[in-house]
Amino acid sequence: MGDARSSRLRLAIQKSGRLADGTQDLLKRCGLSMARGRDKLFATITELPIDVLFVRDDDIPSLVADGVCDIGIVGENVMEEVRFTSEEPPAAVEMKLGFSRCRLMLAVEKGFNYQDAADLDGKRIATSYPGVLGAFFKAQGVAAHIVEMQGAVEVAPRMKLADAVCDIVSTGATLDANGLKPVETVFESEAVLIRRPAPFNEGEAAVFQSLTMRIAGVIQSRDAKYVMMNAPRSALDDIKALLPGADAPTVLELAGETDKVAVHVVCAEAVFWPTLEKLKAAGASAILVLPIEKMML
Ligand code: PRT
Ligand code: ZN
Repeated sequence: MGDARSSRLRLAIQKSGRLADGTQDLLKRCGLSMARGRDKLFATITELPIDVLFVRDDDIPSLVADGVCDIGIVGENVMEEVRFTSEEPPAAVEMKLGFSRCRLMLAVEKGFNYQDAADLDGKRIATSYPGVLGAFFKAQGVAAHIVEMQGAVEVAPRMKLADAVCDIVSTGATLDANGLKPVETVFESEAVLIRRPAPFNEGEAAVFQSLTMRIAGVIQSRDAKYVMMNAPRSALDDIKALLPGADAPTVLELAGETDKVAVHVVCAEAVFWPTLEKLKAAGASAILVLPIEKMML
């Protein structure tokens, strides 16, 4: 049994960069607030016994693997690379968080007539992800030379340091500006919650569970919508089929109506305009789509 002190968890998150806003936004949506001054590297969460460390994203996997921090939020791409390259037991990926989505992609010069990975046989590929790329080539039976670079990977072909690159892409604008085109996805990534390899004590496990329950609630409700409409009873089956990820609808009497009922449904996925048009065509009227703030299944 841990006392109050030993049940505190240390969470490592990115100080600033492409994970920072999404991470802070997630914590906020979980109802967690923290007191932190401007360039402070440390904060305490008010609502749960969690201390937060603000670090460079590259340091997060090893801080958590070593148990210096108990949990962390980092790009899955970074964890995937660690899986192939680290000697000690790495931190474990607990859950996907749905933000900072990107792809690790092979890209070649625009003039290169790429058909498949075999075209890269014997070529030099610059990347910051030698572990992930090496495993990819091995699985494809391709013998390419991996040139490891820590940054500015996209300029390697222009500088004749490599024939192609394997780099993180989100919009593709960086590749395009450097005369490259993406041709193959090696790994799809998003932010993930990671935990230390050593097991939690009882108190730590309880804190961790409160955190992951809140996060799961936020993720589930992110796209979820509460949809209400009036419809003829006979249209109920059609309506159910039209709504994405809907559970059993609630059907309510409408005062003074015999055939028409009110239908309330929780949809697990986003509801778009074309769906509303189809609902209307199926006989629904007075359709309302409301956001869901929190959800616990
Ligand atoms: O300072 P620190 O070391 O903490 O941060 P960093 O600069 O090393 O990392 P950062 O903040 O750039 O990225 C952190 C994580 O965000 C990555 O590990 C990925 O999981 C994720 N992510 C999401 C991205 C991108 N999108 C992304 N676009 N990481 C990098 N990029 C790069 C991309 O390689 C390109 O050079 O951003 C540039 C713009 O991308 P395009 O395709 O939109 O042009
Ligand atoms: Zn970094």
